[in-house]
Amino acid sequence: MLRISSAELRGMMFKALASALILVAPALASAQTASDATCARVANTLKLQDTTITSAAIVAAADGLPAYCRVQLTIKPSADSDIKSEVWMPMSGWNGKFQQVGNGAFAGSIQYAALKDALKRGYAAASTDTGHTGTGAAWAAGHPEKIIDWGYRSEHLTALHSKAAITNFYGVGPKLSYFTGCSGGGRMAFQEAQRYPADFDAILAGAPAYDRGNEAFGFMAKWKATHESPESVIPTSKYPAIHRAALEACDAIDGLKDGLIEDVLSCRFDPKVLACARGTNNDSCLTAPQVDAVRKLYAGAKHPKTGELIFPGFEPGSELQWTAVTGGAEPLDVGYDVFKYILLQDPNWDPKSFDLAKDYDRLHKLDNSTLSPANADLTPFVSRGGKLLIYQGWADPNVSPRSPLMYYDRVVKTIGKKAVDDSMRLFYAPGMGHCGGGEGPNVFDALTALEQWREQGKAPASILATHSTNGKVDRTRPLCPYPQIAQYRGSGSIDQAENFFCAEKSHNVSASK
Ligand SMILES: [Ca+2]
Repeated sequence: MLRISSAELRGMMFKALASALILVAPALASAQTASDATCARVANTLKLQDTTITSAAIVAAADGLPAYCRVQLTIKPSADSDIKSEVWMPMSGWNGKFQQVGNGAFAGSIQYAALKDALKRGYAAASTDTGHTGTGAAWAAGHPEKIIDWGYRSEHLTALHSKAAITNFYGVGPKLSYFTGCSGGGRMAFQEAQRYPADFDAILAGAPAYDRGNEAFGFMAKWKATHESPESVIPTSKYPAIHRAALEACDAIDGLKDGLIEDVLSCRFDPKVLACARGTNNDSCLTAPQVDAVRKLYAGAKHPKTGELIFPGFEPGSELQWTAVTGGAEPLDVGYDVFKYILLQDPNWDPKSFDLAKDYDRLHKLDNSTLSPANADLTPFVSRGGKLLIYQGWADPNVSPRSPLMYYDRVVKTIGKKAVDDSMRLFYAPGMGHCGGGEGPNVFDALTALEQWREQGKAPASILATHSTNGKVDRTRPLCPYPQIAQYRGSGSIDQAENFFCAEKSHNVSASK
């Protein structure tokens, strides 16, 4: 029998420990230095067409973010291009996936807050300024290549280059790629699903401003309706009365008076119920020209000669959100700038000269899929297993809520209901404004729902949303996939999601006013 004294044992253990440390220590050191060097090395070893890597450097962990390798790119696919993009790759805890984040309105800046959110979830993440800086679209006049960069090229090249950077840095590419965006970011999401179906495996499109050209006509028509004459202006002090009247007409149609219109499609509301008594005018009523103006806001932009719906209008329940679109001395830039700098290329264009029939007939053909990705054939995307999750607030004053619904219906007609059920969902949030806010539950984690769908095959049957007042949650509610709506079970708190279920409701017009 081999006898070992405790002293010998201690000695052996020390030697073993020491040799283990000798083995481990260099490995740790090299892992650390390898990572540092690997980030810097991206700049020297990654070759990307028409692209300069202006920086590749580690950013230390801070504010809940892990340390990450930050790669900055300048991409010039045309002589007039100047696209800035960034790729952030966590040094530890990478979830093996890629997420690219979209931009609102006309873009014009890297989306740092969204990059941080993606990084916190473990993603390697990317964002682009889409090829210009600042808000608005003054950059677009006389720059057709920049319009293409903004329209779709910057997001596609950012996706390609980010995947190359990830492969260079980690030695392996992302196992799955996600795109997330709202408003203008929803438009970018549609471009990717339609034009570059292999870029992303799953796409989250909030309030997609995909019908950008027609939407601009919609913005102009709404502004014109409330600036036709001094009499047609609707003072913001009248919005609450219009809102109360809309709720009075339609809140209960969904079976529950809770201040939210779930069943918007069954709602029929005529603002004439607010007509001022002869000789009176106050915040509780509308004058005849104001009734006429408000009717136009709900009706949407219809061609005066053909009756064609060019872009849908506001929905009942959205009244408290109208100010930016109808209340300004000038039209909101997301519509106005499309006319000034993209369609007309005339910075001095007078919005008061807007004539829906005349301008639509001469200008709408200038719009195309660069501006407005509306191709309903998603076959290439869905046949790869792609998932498209869309969400939309019913009280959104910017992207008319029926706009994504019109697209959804066209996709069903084009690729069939089965393919849509397998690959696409449209969730409505009653009382929610543009990409958030509003009286309805407006905070929810749609990305987790999308991840579970794409990665576990668990199609989202509902998404839990919360509403808070002064930082305190005061209502939870399931968001339901169109054409379902959330319905009350008949007992329990109306502020608790578990007392509701998602189901289709037949849209019985006779049930509404
Ligand atoms: Ca209701």
